[in-house]
Amino acid sequence: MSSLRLMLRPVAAFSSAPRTLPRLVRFQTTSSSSYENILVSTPKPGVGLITLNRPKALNALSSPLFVELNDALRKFEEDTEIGAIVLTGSDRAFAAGADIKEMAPLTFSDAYVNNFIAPWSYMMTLRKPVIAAVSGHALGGGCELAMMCDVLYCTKTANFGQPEIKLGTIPGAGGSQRMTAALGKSKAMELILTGNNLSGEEAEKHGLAAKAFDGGNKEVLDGALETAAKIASYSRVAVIAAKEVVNKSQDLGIREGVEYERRIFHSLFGSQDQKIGMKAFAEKKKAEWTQS
Ligand code: DAK
Repeated sequence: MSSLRLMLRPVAAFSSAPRTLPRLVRFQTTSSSSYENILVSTPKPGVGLITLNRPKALNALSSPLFVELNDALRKFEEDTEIGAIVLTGSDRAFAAGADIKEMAPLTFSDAYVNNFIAPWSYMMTLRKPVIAAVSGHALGGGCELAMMCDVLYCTKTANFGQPEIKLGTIPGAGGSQRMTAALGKSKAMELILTGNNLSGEEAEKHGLAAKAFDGGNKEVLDGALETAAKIASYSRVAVIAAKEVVNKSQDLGIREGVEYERRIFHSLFGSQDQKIGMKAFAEKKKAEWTQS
């Protein structure tokens, strides 16, 4: 059953798209060799890499692309050999947004009744950390997808923005919320109301990105893979717990958040890896994690 997910049927092209679309369909899990919109690999021990690969459309996030992306994310999430995931695009674009040509003809009922692009939220259910390596355009849904990741790395020349206002609409995948949390209300409001962009260098300065790299996609990807490999070298139990408590800080007040963290901290005394990590430190040895 886990291989079945609800997804919207994509439309072929804006000009020829019928008005009555899309409708919900079920789809089967996809084998990685048959992906058409992404590339999947494991370039370092413990690290899963997903590369968005629709170069002619600047990696616009179509429904078929999301089917494949979610399928690949789920497989890495379930793979016990994988400890961290990296999501990247190309030099020119991480992703230039949701596919405008697919969205353009939708009616309110199409979008509302069929819960249009609900599968975007799958990323938020992952327990393993995901690092975005962004070069070029990360606009609209592309910016939102990058912000959904747990760590955001970019090139200094990357181009972030929520230009939906120019299309007569607003961000729809959390852009107004995550950008405001990262940049503060005034800066986020300015960007969302004007559709102006933010460079990677500014994104790092304002706290949207953890780090901005010189160079292109290769350089930022190398940085992301190195960080992912480091995370994957730690106990999975502790990594999942660390991601969980940091994310809780977004939902809870400081007092409840600190209490929540303490409960999880206490619970880690029940893990094998806490014993192994502390014993290895005392004995000046390398910890050999059991992932339990
Ligand atoms: N969708 C479809 N095609 C796109 C695209 C997009 N978002 N962005 C670019 N392309 C296509 C172009 O149409 C062009 O295709 P051809 O004409 O060659 O067939 C090709 O990619 C190359 O683009 P350009 O010729 O325009 O390239 P330039 O270098 O001149 O310009 C650009 C690059 C990124 C500045 C420009 O392409 C651009 O402004 N793109 C649109 C950016 C944008 O407005 N993005 C926001 C889209 S709205 C939701 C979840 C998410 C969303 C909503 C709801 N829910 C969960 C409810 C998200 C909404 C959005 O993202």
